[in-house]
Amino acid sequence: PKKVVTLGEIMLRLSTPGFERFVQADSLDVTYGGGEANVAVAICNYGLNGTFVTKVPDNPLGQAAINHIRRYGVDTQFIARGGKRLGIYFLETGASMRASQVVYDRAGASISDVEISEFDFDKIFEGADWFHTTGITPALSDKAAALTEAALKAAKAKGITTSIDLNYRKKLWSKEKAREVMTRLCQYVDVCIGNEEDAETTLGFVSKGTDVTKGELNLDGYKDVFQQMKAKFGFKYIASTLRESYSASDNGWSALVYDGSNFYHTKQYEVRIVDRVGSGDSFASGFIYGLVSGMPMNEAAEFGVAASALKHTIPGDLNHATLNEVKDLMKGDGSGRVQ
Ligand code: KDG
Repeated sequence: PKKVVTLGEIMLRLSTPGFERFVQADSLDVTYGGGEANVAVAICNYGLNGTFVTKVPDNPLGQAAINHIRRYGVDTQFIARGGKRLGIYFLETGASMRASQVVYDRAGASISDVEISEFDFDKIFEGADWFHTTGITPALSDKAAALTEAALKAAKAKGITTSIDLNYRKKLWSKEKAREVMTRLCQYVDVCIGNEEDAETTLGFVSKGTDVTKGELNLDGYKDVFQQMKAKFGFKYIASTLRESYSASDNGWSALVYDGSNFYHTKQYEVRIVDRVGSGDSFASGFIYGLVSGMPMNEAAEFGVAASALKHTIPGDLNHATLNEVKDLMKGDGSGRVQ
């Protein structure tokens, strides 16, 4: 099978049960997540080799995180151990007019205190077809940013396709720092994934007449930004998920992709949200799965958006949708009605 390597942080995720608020919860549900770990798991679910690279503390919490993704078949052999701690994030899931809330407790996590020499990229990329990371990893620390750059360079030197999900996280770094670092990293990237807000914040591309805070679809604005991104970085493909936010419980969900000549807007799904954390990662993993398996861009985008529509219905960060479920959903009209 094709081999997809991802690099990033895996965190312990502690979420309030059901829709409870932080202040009322007497217990928290345990799972694990992190943008790039989420992608590695989904890749394995579709039958490919997903290899996840990170650093976790040499203690039972680090081991538990490794065990968790191993059970879905992720190759964890290159994970470094050491450093102080596993990062944690707390989640309170919103509903209707109440938005979700995330609280990070991840400063000083092992992956932020990492040396490039802890990884042997020759071995990691042996037989690899694809390397994926996100804008979260370089936001963790200067050392993590240096590691991300080294990994992208090593992948490119070996002729491996590289992708990045811009994933701007305002709680982790400033716009200015993000722009400086992401502009540097994007030189090594073939496939750039994000949303318009990401492109604006992390790369400084401003689209005409769009208010990204309104969550309204503005395809012309996106197209304009994609063309600017293509001109500056020469990406092979640019993709963005598009969210029409009706409430914290309901979204219209689709994607726009571009190969430098053609734009393609996928089918729009009407999703009733159970847990939208990781939906961007599900799109990224579905799009990567499609492209690495030889699907044309438009079909890969439809696969990605169907996969991520299904993710919205599944609690936790990870997408446990199967290949057949995604393919079946792709045949429907996007309404989510049982056919
Ligand atoms: O994309 C999903 C991520 O936001 C989630 O897994 C947590 O990695 C995370 C982050 O840094 O926000």
